[in-house]
Amino acid sequence: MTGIILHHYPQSPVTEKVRVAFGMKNLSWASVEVPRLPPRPDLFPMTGGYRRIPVMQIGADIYCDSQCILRELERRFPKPGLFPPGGAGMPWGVMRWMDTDVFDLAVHIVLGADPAALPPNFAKDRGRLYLGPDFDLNKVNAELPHILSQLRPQLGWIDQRLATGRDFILGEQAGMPDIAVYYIVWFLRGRWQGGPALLSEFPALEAWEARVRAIGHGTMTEMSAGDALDAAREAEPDAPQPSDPKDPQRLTAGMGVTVVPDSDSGDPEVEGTIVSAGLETLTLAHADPRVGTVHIHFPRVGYRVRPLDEDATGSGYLGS
Ligand SMILES: N[C@@H](CCC(=O)N[C@@H](CS)C(=O)NCC(=O)O)C(=O)O
Repeated sequence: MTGIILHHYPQSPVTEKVRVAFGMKNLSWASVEVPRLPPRPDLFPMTGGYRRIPVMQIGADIYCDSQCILRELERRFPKPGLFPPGGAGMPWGVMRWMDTDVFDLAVHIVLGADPAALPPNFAKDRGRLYLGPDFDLNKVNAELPHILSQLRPQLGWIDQRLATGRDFILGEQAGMPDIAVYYIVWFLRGRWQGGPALLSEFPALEAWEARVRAIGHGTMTEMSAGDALDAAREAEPDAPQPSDPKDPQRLTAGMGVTVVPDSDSGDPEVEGTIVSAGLETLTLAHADPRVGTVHIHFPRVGYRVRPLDEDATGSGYLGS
């Protein structure tokens, strides 16, 4: 019994990263399906209002963002590892490349290919989230030839890597870079009419895609949102990881802060009290009547943390 609960919806491409990681590690997990559009009244008591999907819950510990989720899966379930021998570190860089430039291009294509076909509420929500406050899907549509000129060579780099005869990106064993790239391919193939034709330009990539798909998603059972809330309320959060004494923002336990994705996406800020501020992960305590106190974990990379008391921070590195 792993105690893993995943809050997600089937069409979510970023969640596909986590589902494939469950497959690689052969894990059992409980699936709570959330509405595709907010509000998510059964999830927000646990996440403090963080709205993105996926969210992983283990008891009263809530892991926001696929980066944070994958790191925690590797920590709790280290075998088989997502970093085959000699493969440490750099795969996070591949993930970052995919999650920023490449995902951005893929989202422009999926949203911009046929704006009139998107349900208006969905277009309004995701347009603001991914394309900014002044988004115009018809302009994105007109830009598609340029956008494809940016995406094709980058897919080509992966194809060239795989054409060297390896089964997976690092070699014979699947790992983190495969997860990082696969969800983009899954998204393009499943959500854009032109996806299959584009991908057919890259035979080594397509052969690899079939190998990753065959890994599967581990063993899933369904769970209700109410049972997940009960599981949070009945559990105590895990002992926190140590804080980083060299934290550049001088974040320390007990400080009140807000956290938000570091982009112009209109995401709501999450407020809480720092439990630990590590190099890679920030953990906040958050209380809600439906769940009691939970610990919410965020990655540091890609997120902006603001102390509620602006005078409480500074940078030791900058000598202030
Ligand atoms: N950096 C986040 C990005 C998550 C993200 O943007 N997920 C999409 C779904 S694939 C999302 O939350 N879309 C808006 C929504 O579902 O409310 C992560 O890696 O988890």
